[in-house]
Amino acid sequence: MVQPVASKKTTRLRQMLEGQGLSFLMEAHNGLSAKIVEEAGFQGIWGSGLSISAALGVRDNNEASWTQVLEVVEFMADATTIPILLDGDTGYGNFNSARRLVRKLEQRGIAGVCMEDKIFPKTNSFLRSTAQPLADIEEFAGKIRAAKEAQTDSDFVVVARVEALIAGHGLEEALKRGEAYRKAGADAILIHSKERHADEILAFKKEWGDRLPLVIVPTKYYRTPTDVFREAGFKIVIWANHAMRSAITAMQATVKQIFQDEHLMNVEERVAPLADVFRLQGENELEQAEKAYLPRGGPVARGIVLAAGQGKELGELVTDRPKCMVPIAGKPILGHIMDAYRSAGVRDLIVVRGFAKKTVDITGATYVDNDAYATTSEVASLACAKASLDGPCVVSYGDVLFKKYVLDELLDAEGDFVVAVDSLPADEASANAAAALAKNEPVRRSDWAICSEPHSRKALFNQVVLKDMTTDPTAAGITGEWTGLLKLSTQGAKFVREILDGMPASELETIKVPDLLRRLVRDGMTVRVVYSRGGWLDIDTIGDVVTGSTFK
Ligand code: SPV
Ligand code: MG
Repeated sequence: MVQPVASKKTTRLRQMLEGQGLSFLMEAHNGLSAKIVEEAGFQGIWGSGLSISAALGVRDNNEASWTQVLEVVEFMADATTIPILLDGDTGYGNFNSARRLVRKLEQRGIAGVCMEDKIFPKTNSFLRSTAQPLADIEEFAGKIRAAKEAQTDSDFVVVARVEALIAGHGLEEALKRGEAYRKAGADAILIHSKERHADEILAFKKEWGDRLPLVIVPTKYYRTPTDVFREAGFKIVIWANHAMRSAITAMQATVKQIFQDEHLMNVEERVAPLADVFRLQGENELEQAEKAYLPRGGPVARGIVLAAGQGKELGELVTDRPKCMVPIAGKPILGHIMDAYRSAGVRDLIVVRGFAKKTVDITGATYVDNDAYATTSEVASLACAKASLDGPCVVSYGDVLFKKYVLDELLDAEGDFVVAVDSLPADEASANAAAALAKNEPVRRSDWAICSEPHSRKALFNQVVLKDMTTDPTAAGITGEWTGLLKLSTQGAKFVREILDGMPASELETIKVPDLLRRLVRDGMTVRVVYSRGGWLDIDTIGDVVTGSTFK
């Protein structure tokens, strides 16, 4: 009968010891290697003292403190779902240290601990082995008893490791110790050997019988076929240090190659792709979690600021810098725009610059250049930022100040294309503009929006959509002025990118964003409108620069 997979890590480790057949624990020494071990299919991990200390750059002599080991093994447990048996050396002291260790390991989700009958501080068993003193049997048995009595989860596993063979005390002493530790309550015995063949541990198994499950570490007798262990009835084989050793080999080769070459071309193909690194880190889970937990259903939009133009209308203010760098209240217009974006949570900002581009260098934005700014228009600038149209984004101008609430409204609105329209000037300003026009006076250029509903209570409940755009203030049906803010969803951005890709150069170079909006409407796209009242300022004249300093 196939045993059901237990949910607790402790129970699963116990099942490996007590169930049928031979199981394997593979060494890991940090969260990453633990994850790799699990991905390979292993059902359990050996938290090797040798490997953890080596990875920390110290010796296997308890140079890393036990709480430092605890930290490492906690990362390993967090990174994986399979049980970990920690190599707890000697228990890091006497019975008292050992029982405290057990409690801490339980708290951190470690399934079991293995303790060896040596003296703290220990030395690795393969070094100066016969010179290493063994613990007094009674003392070590008391330590095992204390550890067992400290556990609160009855499935937590305590393995007693017998070092008598390694230390050269012979089979009889090993059996005597194993029996004492069994009586003290150990769940299994790890019988260790440094011989190059398996005779010693096979002899132990023969004498020991099935008194308790036996665990082995065939690092030195690696030539023995695994079936020999299986047939002899061992329960767990530990592959004790091969993740760490393979990492050393790989790192040495790569690092040496890079040192010699002073470039990366010879190593790129033989190192793990970054995609593997991200997968092992569980990046995918975070992406999903962001969708579930972050506001506005996912990562916030990025901002694309079209700021390539000189803004000649500002005269001397823009002889050697573009309009977006003209200071208002001591800060460039672009700085105000970036602040507004940031306060609404939009941190990824792309600024398209053109005229006097070297002067456009505020930190905190990524810059792309429209070097043909003098002969092209807004949509050509947007096309320069085309690579950034690969997710939700807000497109705006480098000479339009806006308040956080206008942006918040826009970001909260659903839809592939959403524009912010100011309803305030609809009557007054368009009437003024019309009157000025009638008297042949100059009129500031505005982009008037003709929407499905005027700004009213009804508009709060019905979705308002854009029907047309016009620069003619006398046109029928104007319901507001477009603020220059356009939000695109991921789909919307993709659609715009496709339009830009398919647009003949002559058109791309001349059209403005409102023309693009008209094209979207004409193509049957729903361009949603969110109304605001004020909250933005288009800097078109020196007067606006002055007004801007009081724009709060
Ligand atoms: C370890 O992996 O740290 C062990 C096994 O204790 S051994 O190195 O073989 O002693
Ligand atoms: Mg060890």
